[in-house]
Amino acid sequence: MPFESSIWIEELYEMEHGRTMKLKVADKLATYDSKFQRIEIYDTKAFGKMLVLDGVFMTTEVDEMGYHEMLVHVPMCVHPNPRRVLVIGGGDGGTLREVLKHKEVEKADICEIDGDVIRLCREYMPALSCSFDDPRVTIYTEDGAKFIAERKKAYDVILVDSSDPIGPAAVLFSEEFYKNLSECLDDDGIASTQSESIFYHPNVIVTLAQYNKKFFKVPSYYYTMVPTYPSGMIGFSFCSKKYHPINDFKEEKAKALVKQLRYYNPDIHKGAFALPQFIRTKLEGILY
Ligand code: SPD
Repeated sequence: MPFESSIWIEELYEMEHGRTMKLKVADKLATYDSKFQRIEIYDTKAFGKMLVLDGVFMTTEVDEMGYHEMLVHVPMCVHPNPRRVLVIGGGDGGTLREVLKHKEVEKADICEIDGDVIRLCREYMPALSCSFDDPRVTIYTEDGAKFIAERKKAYDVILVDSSDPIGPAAVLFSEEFYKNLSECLDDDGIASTQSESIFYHPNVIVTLAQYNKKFFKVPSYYYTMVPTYPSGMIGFSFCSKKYHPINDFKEEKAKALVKQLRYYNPDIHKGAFALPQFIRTKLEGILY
């Protein structure tokens, strides 16, 4: 019997749970120690190319749509006129690619602290990084927390496409960051922020919901499926100063986008806010 040798990559990071995740590797395409973190890009057997930062699986070609489409289109299909959009983090480009599918976008700024993530993703992951040269895009390689603290009422929608609350992204999970997020948005602005898994990180979610409620009039939480993330899913804080995620949902706008998408549709939008009872109970009095 021929013997197939196997190389596996195992996620190093355990945030609140004893668990791990392994993927079989066909090739290692890049490794680079930037000023901020170790950046790796693999060709996996089952999920296509994958970006890994400091040992944590960030995104894969096969399931990235479950994350990027939901981070972007949910707030963009609630805000009536999202002309000025900011992405914080998101150096792989997947979030930016989705933002630019909205024709009303005039300005799409991206603030990614680590320019080497952008550089390597442009080289090895063009399916995600295909939109950096769009004329509406300005790239800032700066600290996202400082960036928003210095700008007031500057954006209609802000998308926080962060890694987990360790290393360079930890500051994006602080109370001060949520205060500055609110002030950086115009009076009817909406932010969606990467807010972890209801199964593995309920304490993080409760803390973020408290910040959301403190600084936004319409706080909510929704989730999506991503098989290569811990527990196969991940959620987002929906931080809105005026618009309700379901009552103000522009269903026609969402329907018109569907032919360009692989995950998001109007039914997914509405269903994503229906939370299982165990997490509703934890969020009782904050979001419900
Ligand atoms: N546990 C990993 C969470 C990563 C979320 N951000 C991914 C960035 C993809 N653009």
